[in-house]
Amino acid sequence: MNLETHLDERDLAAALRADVRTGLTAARKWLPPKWFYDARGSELFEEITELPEYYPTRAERAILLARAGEIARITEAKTLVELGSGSSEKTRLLLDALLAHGTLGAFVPLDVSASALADAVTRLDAAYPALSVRGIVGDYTRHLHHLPDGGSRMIAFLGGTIGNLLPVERAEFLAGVRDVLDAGEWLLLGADLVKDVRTLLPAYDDAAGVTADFNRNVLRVINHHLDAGFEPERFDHVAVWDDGNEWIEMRLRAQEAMRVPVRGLDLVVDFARGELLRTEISAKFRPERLRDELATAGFRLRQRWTDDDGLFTVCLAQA
Ligand code: AVJ
Repeated sequence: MNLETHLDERDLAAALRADVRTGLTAARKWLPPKWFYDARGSELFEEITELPEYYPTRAERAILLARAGEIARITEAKTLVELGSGSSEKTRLLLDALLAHGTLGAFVPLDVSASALADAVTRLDAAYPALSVRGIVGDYTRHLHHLPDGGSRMIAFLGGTIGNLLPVERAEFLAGVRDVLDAGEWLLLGADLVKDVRTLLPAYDDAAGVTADFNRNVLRVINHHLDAGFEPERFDHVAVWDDGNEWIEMRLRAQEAMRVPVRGLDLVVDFARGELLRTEISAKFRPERLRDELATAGFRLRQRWTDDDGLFTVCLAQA
């Protein structure tokens, strides 16, 4: 199997330690969302994508199903790179279209999870024997310079994950992507749109409680890796719409005052009753904002599509 590693267990452990110390000693406690995704968290996320309330995955798939052929004709990409690829399920629509168009030779999925990537590469190798599949274990905010060399590449960043970055991080990320691309190469960006809170909120607070379980999973990850003493069931799942920032914020709320040992960091973290811990932002976009932010990063928006219900958008931008 073709897997290249720029992040090993020790790098990940060090990054988790730094993030947990920074976030849990801050005046307003927070944790970055990337730590949700251990094996259990990734499974819970897959379950979320099948919930009736969680529309983004279905809406994006519908767009790709309708537009993959057009994307292949416009870009004529020879290499498809996917950032934060996870299981690479929706990406098959792009692979099929680009192969049918006759231009594609290589697929390069990049993900922080070596195990998820290894599974995906194995399955893709079996399904696409003619395609060169090379997985890169890395962090898309740090390892973009390890992508294969230029010549008709398209970088796909799907699922609305761009929304998990804070505005400054988002600007840095887009500029970084532009920087590794040659003029004329492509970015395919999936982003969730601003819409009624009656649609937005249930997508992050489903009736079956899967998102709540996903949210609490970050505490289990910290317990496991940093020998911490969180009791996840003593935290409530909270999802709110921040109207000023136009993002959904997920939080965990301590049901009572607690003192939590994080033995691996030699740290004790106190929570007041009702204290909040921010675990994720998921920004939603207006089309003009996407166009502006892409332009600021040095991209020209060539095409933009939405699903029939106008819930989600896929942008094709050129460097
Ligand atoms: C796939 C990371 C974009 O923000 O909607 C799902 C993650 N969080 N439910 C999102 C998520 C809560 C998801 N991303």
